[in-house]
Amino acid sequence: MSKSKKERGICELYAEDPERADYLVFGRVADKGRRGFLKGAGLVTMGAALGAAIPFHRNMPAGLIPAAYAESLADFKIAGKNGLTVLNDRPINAETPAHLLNDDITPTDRLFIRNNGLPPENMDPATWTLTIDGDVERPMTLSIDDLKREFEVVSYALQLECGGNGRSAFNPPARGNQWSLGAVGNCMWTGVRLVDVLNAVGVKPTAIYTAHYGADTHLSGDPDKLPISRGVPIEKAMSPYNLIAFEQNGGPIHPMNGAPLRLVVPGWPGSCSQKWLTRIQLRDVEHDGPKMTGSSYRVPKNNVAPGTDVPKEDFEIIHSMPVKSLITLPETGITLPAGTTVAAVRGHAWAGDNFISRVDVSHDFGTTWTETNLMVPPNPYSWQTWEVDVPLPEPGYYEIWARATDSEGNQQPFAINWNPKGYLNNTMPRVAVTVGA
Ligand SMILES: Nc1nc2c(c(=O)[nH]1)N[C@H]1C(S)=C(S)[C@@H](COP(=O)(O)O)O[C@H]1N2
Ligand SMILES: [Mo]
Repeated sequence: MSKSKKERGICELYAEDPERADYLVFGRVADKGRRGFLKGAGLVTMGAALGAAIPFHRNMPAGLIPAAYAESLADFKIAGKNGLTVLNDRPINAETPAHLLNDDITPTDRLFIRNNGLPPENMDPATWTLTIDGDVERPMTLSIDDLKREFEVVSYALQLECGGNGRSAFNPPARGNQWSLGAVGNCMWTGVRLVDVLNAVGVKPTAIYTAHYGADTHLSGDPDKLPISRGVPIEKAMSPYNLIAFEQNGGPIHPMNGAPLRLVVPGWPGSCSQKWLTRIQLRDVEHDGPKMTGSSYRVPKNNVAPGTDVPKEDFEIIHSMPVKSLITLPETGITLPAGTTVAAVRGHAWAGDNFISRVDVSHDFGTTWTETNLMVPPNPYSWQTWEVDVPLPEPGYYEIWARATDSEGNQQPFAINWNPKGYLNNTMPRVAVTVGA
C-alpha cells in the first residue's frame, strides 16, 4: 500500500471537518446537526457499512464516528466485504490487498468497489427493469425474470479491473483514487449474454456505440446529473463474453458491486461495466455520457514524458486493458524463517482482449528469469493463475518480480508509461521477501 498524502485516518477526517467526513463516508451532508436527513442512499450506505439498519438513525448526531468503526478508515468495515483497504476521496472506494486475491475466483467479499456516485436506495430484483432502446428495431423493457426466461443463462469467470488501477505509483502524481494494485478481481458472474439481448431487439445498421445507464445518483444530489455513463463500440458489445449479470459467485451481487443487475464487459476498463444497470441505448455516434469525454478513460495517442501537459485532441479512448500480472503469494514484506531455501510463488495474469502466453519470475532483480507453470483459463477473459517455486539460496533480502507476456507478444514493462490521468499502469509487480539469518 502506498502511503499517499490522501490517506487519512477516519478520526483525523472527522476531527477536521465532521460534515465533510460524513459526506465522504456516507455521501450525504447532515443537516441541522443530525443525520435525520440521511435518508435514501446515504442511509443505505451507512447501513451497509454497519451491517444492519439503524432504528434510531434520526437521533444520530452528525459527525459522530459510529462506535462500530475501528481507529482508521483502513479498518472501516463494509458489510459483506472483508479486508479491503478503503480509499477516502469519494463515497466508498475500496481495493483489495494483493495477498487477499490469491483465489482463482475472487470471493464476493474480496472484490474491490469503485463508486462514482451514490448507490441507489432500491435494489429490489423483483421490480428491477432494464430498457434497451435507441437505434434498435424493437425497443424492450425487461424484468430480471424476463431475462432469465427469454435468454440462455451462462456463468463465466471474468476479470474486471479499474482503468486507474496502479495510479498511486505515478510520478508526477495523477489525481483520482490512489489505487495501488488491488482494483482488480475475477469473480464468477452469472447472467445473460449482452449479444443475445442485442440480437433480440435487433441492432440497426446505424448503431455504432452503446450507452450504459445505472440507477446510482450524482454526488451533488442533482437528479439531472449522472455519476457515470460509458459505452463501447458495437464490435466489442457483440463479444459473447459480455454479461448482463444478476449473480456474483453463485449468490446475489453485492450491493456495492451493482446489485441486482450489472454489465460485465471484461478486458476493458471497469468503467464500461455499468452497475445498477437500468438502460442500454444504442447510438449512431460515439457515446458522450459523463466519463466518456475530455480526458476521462483516455490516454495520449503517443507516449509522453512524465509531467507533459497533453492537449485534449491528442488523447484517445482506452479500449482493451494491457497485459498485467499480480503476485498474490508470498505477501510482500514477509520474513521467512532462517533456513528457508525456497518460496512458493503464485499469482494471476490477464491481458484485456488477449490471452496470457507465459509468465516469468525473477528473484535476482531481473538478471535471470524462470518460466512459471501457467494454468489454462476456464474461459476467455478469466485471469490465468500461475505458480512456481523460487530458490532463496541464502539469508537476506530478495525481491520477486513477475513479468507476463500476452498472446500478441506484448510484455509488461519495468517503468510506468506515464499519462496525465494515471491509467493503465501495467508495470511488473514486485514483492519483498526476507529470509531470516
Ligand atoms: N452505475 C455505475 N457503474 C459503475 C461505476 C459507477 O460508479 N456507477 N463505476 C465503474 C467503475 S469506474 C469501475 S472500475 C467498476 C467497478 O466495479 P466494482 O465496484 O463492482 O468493483 O464499475 C463501473 N461501473
Ligand atoms: Mo474504474
